[in-house]
Amino acid sequence: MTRRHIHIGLMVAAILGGLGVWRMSGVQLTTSASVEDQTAQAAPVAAAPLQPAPLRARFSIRYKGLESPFSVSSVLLMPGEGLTFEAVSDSPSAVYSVEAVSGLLTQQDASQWSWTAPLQSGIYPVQITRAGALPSSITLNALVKMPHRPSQSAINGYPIGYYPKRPYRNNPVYLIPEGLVEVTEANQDTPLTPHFRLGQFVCKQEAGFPKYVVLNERLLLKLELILEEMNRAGHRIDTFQIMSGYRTPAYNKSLKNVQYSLHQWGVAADIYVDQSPRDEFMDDLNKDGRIDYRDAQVISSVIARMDQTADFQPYKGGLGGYKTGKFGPFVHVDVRGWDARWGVQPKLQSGVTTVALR
Ligand SMILES: [Ca+2]
Repeated sequence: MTRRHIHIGLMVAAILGGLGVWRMSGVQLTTSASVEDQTAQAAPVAAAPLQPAPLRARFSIRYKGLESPFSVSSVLLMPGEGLTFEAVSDSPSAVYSVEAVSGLLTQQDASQWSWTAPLQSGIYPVQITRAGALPSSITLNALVKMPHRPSQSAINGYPIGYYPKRPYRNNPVYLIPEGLVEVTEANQDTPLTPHFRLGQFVCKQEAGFPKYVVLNERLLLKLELILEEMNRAGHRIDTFQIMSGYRTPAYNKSLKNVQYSLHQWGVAADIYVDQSPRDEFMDDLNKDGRIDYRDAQVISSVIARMDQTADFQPYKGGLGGYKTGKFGPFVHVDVRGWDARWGVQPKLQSGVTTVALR
């Protein structure tokens, strides 16, 4: 199955899931009826091979102080909240168009729009397209959250627990979330970036659907950038396994973890690679025949190298290396806004080690 097949499949799933009507112009969908039609023809018609959807668009979008070049990106909004976004590229004459099937879209100028989210929580795609001989699009999935009151310990029966009333060190990262994204069986495969799906970030606590998750755009982009860099370094990886993404305060408490664990704010992920073989265990990334902390160092040294580049500064955060976990060695990454290092650190890295919250 090509990536394009998967992409189309996800779009179909999104439509079937009642997420809204996705504009399908230029995309030929093969239904079972048309397959039969083709089979009935005497001379087989060679179908043009579907090209994998590009992971990066030929432009970027700027929103919420972030910049995403990825063909699928995400933004979190409260019902009725406004968002301003801008299309940027190296060509000042580039022409863009935007389509949103829900919410209120207003064009501000040639490359800037504002969009007001619907009042109903859910997932609403906004498609930004750069015109030209090679049109290029970014689907911005707007995840409109379900409002959450701090006094509620559950939403629709899904246990949340209680957030600490005061943010740690007055850092706004630790403010009580105003809302959470509803995750259903139908929408759990919604792509948030090219390599990460909504369902991957859900808390590991025992509970049925609907589930609720706190997500952060900066973390999603950071994970996608790290994965891209891992692939550039020669590792063929479709996604990171997220051993721990969001943790509800209730679940975090049951783990006897620290009160201010960043996982509760959706800004942290514990990741490993399970690509080959797919055995629910970390891969032998450095190919030395053993699976140990050195394999976690393969990931953390890529992150440490990225940390030293100007482009990666908006993604500053924690980097923790763990020798053993349920699925083998793993790496903690977060977007707390300042550097924090602990545990097994990357090779050739003489960075500071600080006491940190995990
Ligand atoms: Ca190894």
